[in-house]
Amino acid sequence: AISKPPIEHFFLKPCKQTNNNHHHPTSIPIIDLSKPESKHQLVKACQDFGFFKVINHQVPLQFINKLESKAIKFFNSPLSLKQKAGPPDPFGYGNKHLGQNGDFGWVEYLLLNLKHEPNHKNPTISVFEDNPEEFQCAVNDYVTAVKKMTCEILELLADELKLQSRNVFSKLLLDEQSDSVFRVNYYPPCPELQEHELTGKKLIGFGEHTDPQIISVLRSNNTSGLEILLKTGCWMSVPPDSTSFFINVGDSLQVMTNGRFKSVKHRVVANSLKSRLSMIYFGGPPLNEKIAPLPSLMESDEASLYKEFTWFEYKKSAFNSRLSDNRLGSFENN
Ligand code: GA4
Repeated sequence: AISKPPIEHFFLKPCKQTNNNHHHPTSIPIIDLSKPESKHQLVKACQDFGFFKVINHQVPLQFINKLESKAIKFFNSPLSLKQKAGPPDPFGYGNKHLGQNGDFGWVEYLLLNLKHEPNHKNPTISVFEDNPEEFQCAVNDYVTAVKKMTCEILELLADELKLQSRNVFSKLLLDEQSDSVFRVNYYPPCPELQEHELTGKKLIGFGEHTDPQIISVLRSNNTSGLEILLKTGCWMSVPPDSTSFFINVGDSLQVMTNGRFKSVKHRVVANSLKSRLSMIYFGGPPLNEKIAPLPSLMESDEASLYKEFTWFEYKKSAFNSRLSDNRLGSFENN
C-alpha cells in the first residue's frame, strides 16, 4: 500500500515564502511570436530570467482544449483506474510521489515518453483508455504543434546569438532520437489548506527544481500556482494565462550557452479551492548527444564552466538526484 504522509509534510518552510516586492515590481517578459523583431527580447529573457511568456503562438486552441478535456477526464476517474497506469517507472501515472528519491507534492501526474518506437502503442495510455488511439492522437497533435513553435523559438535564439547555423538547438529536438517527454500535472484542490492559508502557509504542489533538458514549454489552465525564483532570492508568482505558453531554459541549454542563459528554479504551490492542470513538453536531445558550451559562443579567453557530458550521463545523474539538488554542480569545472 502507498503510505499517506500527513498534510504538514507538504507545507513550505516559512523562510521560503513568496515575497513580491511591491515597490519594484518585476514582470515576466512577454514575447510576441508574430513579431520576429522580438528575438532580441527573447535572448534577454533567457539571460535575465531563463523564463518568459509567449503570445500569438499559432498552436491551435482546438488541440489544447481537446487534450485538456481528455486529461481532466482521466484525473477525475476512479483512483483504481488511474493506478492501472502506475506506478511511474519513470513513465506512467504518479500520485504525490515524485521521482525515485522520496520527493512528494500535492499533485497527480502522467509522464509520457515521446521517443517514438514505430508501431508500438504507448504502454501508459493503453492501460487506462478504452480508446487509446484517440488519447494518443490528442497528445500527438498537441505535441507536434508545440514542438514546431519551440523549434521556431530555438531558431530565433540561435539567430540572435549569431550562431553559424540557426538549427544548432532545434536540430536536437527534431532528431528522431530526441529524448523528449510530455507531462500532465493535476493539482487537486486541498480544502484542508484553507484554514492554514490564513496564517500564510503554503502547500507544496511540486517542489523547487530546475529542468534538466534543453527547454520546457508549459500551458496551464487559469489556476495560479507556478512560481519562479528571481535573482533577488524572492519567489515570484506567475499569473496564469491559459491562452499563452510559459517557457523555461533547461540545464542543458544553460551549459550549451556556457551560463549565458539561466535554467530557472521554479515550483508550484497548491490551491485550496481550484484545481490546476498543466501540460509540459520537455525538449531533450538524443541520449548520445554531447552537451558542452558551444565554442562559437565563447570569447577567445573564456573558460568552459562545464565538463562535457552526454545527455544520457546527465539524465542518469538527474534521475538519481532529489528535486531541489543542484544537478549541474558535479559537472562544473573547478
Ligand atoms: C523535472 C523535470 C521533468 O518533470 C522530469 C522530472 C523527473 C521525474 O519526474 O521523474 C525528476 C525531476 C524532473 C528532476 C530530478 C529527479 C527526476 C524527478 C526527480 C526527483 C521528467 C525530468 O526530466 O526531471
